[in-house]
Amino acid sequence: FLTEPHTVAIVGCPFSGGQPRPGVDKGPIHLVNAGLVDQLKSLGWAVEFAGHHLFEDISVQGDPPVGIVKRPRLVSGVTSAVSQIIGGHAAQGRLPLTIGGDHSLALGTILGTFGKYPNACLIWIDAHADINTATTTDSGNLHGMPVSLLLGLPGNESIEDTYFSWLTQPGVGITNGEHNKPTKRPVLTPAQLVYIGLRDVDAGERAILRQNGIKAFSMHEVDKFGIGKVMEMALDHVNPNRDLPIHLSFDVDALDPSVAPSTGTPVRGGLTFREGHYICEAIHETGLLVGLDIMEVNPSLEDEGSVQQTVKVGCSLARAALGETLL
Ligand code: EXY
Ligand code: MN
Ligand code: MN
Ligand code: MN
Repeated sequence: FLTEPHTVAIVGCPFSGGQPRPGVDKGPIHLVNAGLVDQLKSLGWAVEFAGHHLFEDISVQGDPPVGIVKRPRLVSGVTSAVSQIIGGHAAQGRLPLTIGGDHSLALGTILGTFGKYPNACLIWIDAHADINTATTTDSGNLHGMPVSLLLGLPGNESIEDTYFSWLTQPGVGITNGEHNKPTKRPVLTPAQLVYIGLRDVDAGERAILRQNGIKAFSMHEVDKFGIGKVMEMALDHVNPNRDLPIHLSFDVDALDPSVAPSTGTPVRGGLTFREGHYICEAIHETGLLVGLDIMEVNPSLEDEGSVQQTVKVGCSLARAALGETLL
């Protein structure tokens, strides 16, 4: 799907507004300073990186919560700008690599890729399902909610029409008996989505996954089947003929905290270093990757050694997804 020569556009998003812990906005700066641009060039990619997006023009005068949902205006403003940036790269046949920043950024990255590739699939690697709605969320943090907004699930009425009405795909449908009237539809359907790595899913989120028949491979399935089989089953579900574009959204907290300690919501019992990299390698092998996110690296958390370790892992996941091999 990409134009020749294969070009990756690194989109640095120093943004932390989807959650409360300062520092995750420094993630992209650390990843680039660790040499990400040159590393991807050595893999044979043309690399475009024009500095981080500071979103300075998005000024929100007071951003009181809606119910308990925090900073909806800021998150909406930044992520809709991100969707335009990602959409632009996708339209030019480049591979957008978004480095975060918190996972609410996926609101923008996924609309960006799915605007160009509406039949793509989304592979979401995370300890968490990030599928709370404004109704089910206990924290009010939008980084725990992007998937429900992308799916257009019920429960987001309080924020959807007011702040996230841009989060739709054009569609043609039947409205009030009028045929072929232009309509809007959600960015994603449940069948286009698969999770790997889950182990901290809220009760309300479990109900949502069940009710919508969303496929998820938790750490239990990774233990039971091994990561090779899990990847095969995940791709069989969302991409049975291996011909659809793939967006990979990788939250580094999917990895075990011993592998990626510097992240805001670590959960024990996660993916090993190799399991995380295997996922990226298997996606690269498909030749179908059109969008990649590396999210939730927070260099303000834990000691200097842990920060360096986490940043290095973030870079090596990106390299694995872009074709770095072991032999
Ligand atoms: N489920 C919890 C919440 O909604 O607040 C925790 C979410 C953490 C989200 C991190 C980004 O993956
Ligand atoms: Mn090609
Ligand atoms: Mn996440
Ligand atoms: Mn997470």
